[in-house]
Amino acid sequence: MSRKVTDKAVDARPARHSRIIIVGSGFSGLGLAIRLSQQGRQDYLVLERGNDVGGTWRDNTYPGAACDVPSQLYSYSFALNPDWSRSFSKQPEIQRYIQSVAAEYDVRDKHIFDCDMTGAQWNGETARWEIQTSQGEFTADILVSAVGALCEPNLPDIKGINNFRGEIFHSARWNHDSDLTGKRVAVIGTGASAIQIVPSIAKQVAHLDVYQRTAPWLLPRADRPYLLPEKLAFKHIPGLQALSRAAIYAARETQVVGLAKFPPAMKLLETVARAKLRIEVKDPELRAKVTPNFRIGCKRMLISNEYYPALGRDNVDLVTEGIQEIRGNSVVTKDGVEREVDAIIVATGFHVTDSPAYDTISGRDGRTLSEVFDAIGQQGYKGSAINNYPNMFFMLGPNVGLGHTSMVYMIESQINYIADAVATIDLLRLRTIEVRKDVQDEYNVELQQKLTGAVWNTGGCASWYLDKHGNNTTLWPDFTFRFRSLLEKFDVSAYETSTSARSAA
Ligand code: N01
Repeated sequence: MSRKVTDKAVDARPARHSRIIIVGSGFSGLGLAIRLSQQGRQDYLVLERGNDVGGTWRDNTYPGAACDVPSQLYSYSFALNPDWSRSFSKQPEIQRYIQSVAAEYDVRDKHIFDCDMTGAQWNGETARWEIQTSQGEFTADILVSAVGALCEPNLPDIKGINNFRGEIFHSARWNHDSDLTGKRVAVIGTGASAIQIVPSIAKQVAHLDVYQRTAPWLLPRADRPYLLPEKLAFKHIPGLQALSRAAIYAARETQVVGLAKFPPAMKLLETVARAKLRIEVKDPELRAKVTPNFRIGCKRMLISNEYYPALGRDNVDLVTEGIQEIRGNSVVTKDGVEREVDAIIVATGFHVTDSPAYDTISGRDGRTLSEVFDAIGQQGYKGSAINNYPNMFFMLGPNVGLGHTSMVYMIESQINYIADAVATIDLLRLRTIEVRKDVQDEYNVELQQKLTGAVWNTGGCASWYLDKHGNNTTLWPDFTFRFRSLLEKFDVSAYETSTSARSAA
């Protein structure tokens, strides 16, 4: 699916100019907008294709949607929330939190909602980004892509899927008009989304087939409601919530040792996961089917206390045979068995390393991000800049992802960097900046060296962490505090800069 728009006659209105344009208003775009406002800037706009802030937390409304990072850590450091109702928040509460932060910091007026960016090209003569959207054209001196990595649903290429006559929808586009009560339902996929959906609908449906391609590792979910005295303590005892957050952060950070530095240490967590399997899955046949065949951590570790019990229900079948085709009212597996269904839920994840959004952005030499990434894989500098894309910053760009702790921590690191970059550009009166190719190359060589021994690369699994070149271009391979210190200050010396119209072209 390409969304590139080259026909500039689409909208006759004159382009609207803003010094800075941020595309996307999830945790990252919204957080940057707030920081720019705090710096006293009004010269920015946020273009958001949805009708509200929230990004992935606005879009993922499937039953059971919840965060697998503790609430205390999964929030902005500048907007702690003493009112979280439980230790692991559910989607509606996180979405309300994001909405409340946008309102509190008064940045909603800087947003243009229902504004889908369909194309962006760098113009070297004007040293501006020319941006096409569903609401007309814009230009910007500085463009920030904050569209997120988990925004474009990945629909599986299964024979006959378009011929299915019942309800079919992706986990991130849940159809709330569809009533699954008493229906025969198939869930395709057993990732982070599916393991939350399955127990949430298992009791309601007549029958549920769960199509598993790879068994995931599951760990216990230490979720519980907060008691009133705890909430009062968070609210009234200065520093208590920050302390709790720091303790959770430190505990989670210890996982980096096993994940990135010394994978045999992951055996400790594997022991916990195996014990959980023994306790929660009594049927030996089912247990064999759900026992993973790779080292824990290689794929994202999932947490749930309800998934295995749901698989054990009489009205739930785990199907491990591969899907051959989908027919008008059934799913047929490779062993020839045909299972009739009324609805299919596609929980097959997102386009991460091959996002369609990459088709829409053309850099200095006219090549789209897709073309550049197709040739060399997703490569950037500090996850925040990419050679060939002048005056452009990326939030949650290459190798910023995590599996063990809060992405908001990484996002705030990038906010520091980009806000400092913008201030530096103003201070030095720079017309253009572009990360140097040699600096970017050196950065990526070092990253890939660090990843060589990491569990994601050596753990014996296939995952979307790796791109088609076999490189891990999604995850940060070190302690997150190292990322924070690396991005503390904008390092202008890593960039080609120009101050005059001639040198910018
Ligand atoms: O997607 P996934 P997700 N035929 O890619 C299977 C975040 N998240 O939406 O493992 C059959 O993890 C695929 O099988 P396999 C989190 O970062 C966070 O669940 O590739 N099956 C897998 O089982 C997460 O990592 C929270 O063999 C096919 C599943 O579909 C990310 O979102 C909650 C298939 C996809 O799993 C994505 O999670 C939820 C095919 N053609 C999500 N293609 C939090 O709590 C794929 N699969 C923060």
